[in-house]
Amino acid sequence: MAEGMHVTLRMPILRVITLDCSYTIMQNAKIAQLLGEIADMLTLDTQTDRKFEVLAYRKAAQTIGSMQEDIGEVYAKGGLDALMELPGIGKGIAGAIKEYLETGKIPKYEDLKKRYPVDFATLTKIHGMGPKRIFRLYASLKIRSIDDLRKAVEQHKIMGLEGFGKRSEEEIANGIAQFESGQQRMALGRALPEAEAMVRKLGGSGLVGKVVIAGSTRRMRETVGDLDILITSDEPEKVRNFIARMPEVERVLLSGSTKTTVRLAIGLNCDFRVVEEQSFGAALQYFTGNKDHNVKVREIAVAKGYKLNEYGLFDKMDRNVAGAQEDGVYKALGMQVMDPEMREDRGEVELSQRNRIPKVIRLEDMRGDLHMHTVATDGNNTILEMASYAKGLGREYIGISDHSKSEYQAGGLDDKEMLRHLGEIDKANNKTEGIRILKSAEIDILKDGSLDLDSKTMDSMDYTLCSIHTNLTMSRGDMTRRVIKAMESGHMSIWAHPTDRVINQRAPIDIDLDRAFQAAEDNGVILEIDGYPDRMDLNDENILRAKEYKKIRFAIDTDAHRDEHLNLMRYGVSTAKRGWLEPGRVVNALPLDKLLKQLWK
Ligand code: DGT
Ligand code: CA
Ligand code: CA
Ligand code: ZN
Repeated sequence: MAEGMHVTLRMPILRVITLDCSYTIMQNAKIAQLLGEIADMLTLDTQTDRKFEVLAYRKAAQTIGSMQEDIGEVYAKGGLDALMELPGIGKGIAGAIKEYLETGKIPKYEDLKKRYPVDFATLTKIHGMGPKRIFRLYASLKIRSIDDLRKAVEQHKIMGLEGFGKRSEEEIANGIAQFESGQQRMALGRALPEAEAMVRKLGGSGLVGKVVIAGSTRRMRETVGDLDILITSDEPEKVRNFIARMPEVERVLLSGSTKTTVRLAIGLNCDFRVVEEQSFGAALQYFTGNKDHNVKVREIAVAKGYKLNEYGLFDKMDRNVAGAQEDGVYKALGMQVMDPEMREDRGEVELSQRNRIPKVIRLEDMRGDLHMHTVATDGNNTILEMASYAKGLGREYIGISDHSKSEYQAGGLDDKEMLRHLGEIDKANNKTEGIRILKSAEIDILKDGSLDLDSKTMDSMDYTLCSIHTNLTMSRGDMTRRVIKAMESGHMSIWAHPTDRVINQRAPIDIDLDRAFQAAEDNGVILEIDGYPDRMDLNDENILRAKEYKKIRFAIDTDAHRDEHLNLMRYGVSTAKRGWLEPGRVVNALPLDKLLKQLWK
């Protein structure tokens, strides 16, 4: 991209980013979707080579989909010219956007849709379904929608088609299931704050004794099917009325003497259960789960001659021997208590009977945070503001990691700008006491595996974070080679948000993780657990996999874009707990002098 363009673009985009705005710019999302669909449909044209046009539409879709400013406002302020100044948007596509903004329709889209009357928007979200496959299924089986597709799978019509086989059919069946479960479950990052807000209100109502979150939310699972909240109260009737009147509650679905189920306005159900004080611990154990964990704990109780349910742990005389405290239930069964995050029946029940639960990382262990952005790129606070907030949280050090130049939408810095910015970090360090500010950057791993800044620039940093932000749909082989090449460059300290998935929005990149983890171990590359709630990447399962490579180390970061985001560390730590990660494997649980020795290999 031309240098001048790069500079003018960056200015208006700064400072408007907030954690939630990616969800709220609905118009951008809609236009991005339409442009993406146009690209999909253009690939089906066998008469003419549309490669260039397809690419242009895809890129435009990506630009608008990840833009942080409302496209309608851009147009209102600067007209067609302003649209054409956006990266990758030429006259034709700018015209299409203008049409949409003024009429709600894009003529090119409508024309193509007549030729291909298929629900691309939904079908392309299903793993295993690309535009070509969708078209072939339409041409041969008249499949237009996810419902048609499900029927065809159930009737095994797909495996018989040329170019498809049993494996393709299974892949599609799994894709449908995955898509549908992804639709129903809500990201923890949205569900947990909602639950906490309701817990605070109930706590302040004067009507309850205890009020706590249970279920998958307490286990900090990355997505949540419904919320579960436990309450003790002498006035259950008043509690029910209070719940029904909370602004979060859209309607009451079920109201019984112990359980009230409501639909929340954010589109999630919540089960409230009012229990007796003497049952509270047993209920908390029971409703925290998960189910498989509970089944095993109950078997242990039965083997010891007890009965365990949500009301208590009862001996042969039917006396409740441990109902009030959750810990008491485990202890009475001769089990070691483990954090809720570990209760997924991944071996913890067996280990707890032998007192062998590993000591996993805790929030208090975290001494620093190695991934955050400032006003220099797409963050909202200055270096000093970030440092001062982090110090308030008790952090001993932070690393400033603004974007490199390829992230032009985030205002990424080129080598010259980056060096100047690193100088600013030095200055900030001189003005600060009680916290050390490390020099870093989040550097794009480009398509060919090279890094987005000069070696000399990177050499003047304390460490680098390297990550993938573009060309996310490469083949598995190419993607694996791309990442390994970057790891072998000698300039990659940390692999940031490795799989690049966004919960409920974007699938992980297709990469051979075992080969990548092996390369990380061989090259001393640290794996990040990005705690930003819609990323949580690596996730629990990948952490479990990666830690089998015994020399691999991890960093748990917030990826903060404003000072308050530095509080998001708990999402990363809980994810690490779910991956059974011990503090000795986490570099930013180390004191500064030890950390510095670990960052460059
Ligand atoms: P979710 O809502 O799908 O994200 O996952 P959970 O784990 O919150 O599941 P939920 O809301 O159905 O139930 C809350 C807890 O209640 C669950 O973690 C364990 C417990 N539970 C539910 N069903 C059963 C069951 O059939 N047997 C036993 N032992 N426990 C159960
Ligand atoms: Ca639940
Ligand atoms: Ca539930
Ligand atoms: Zn970042």
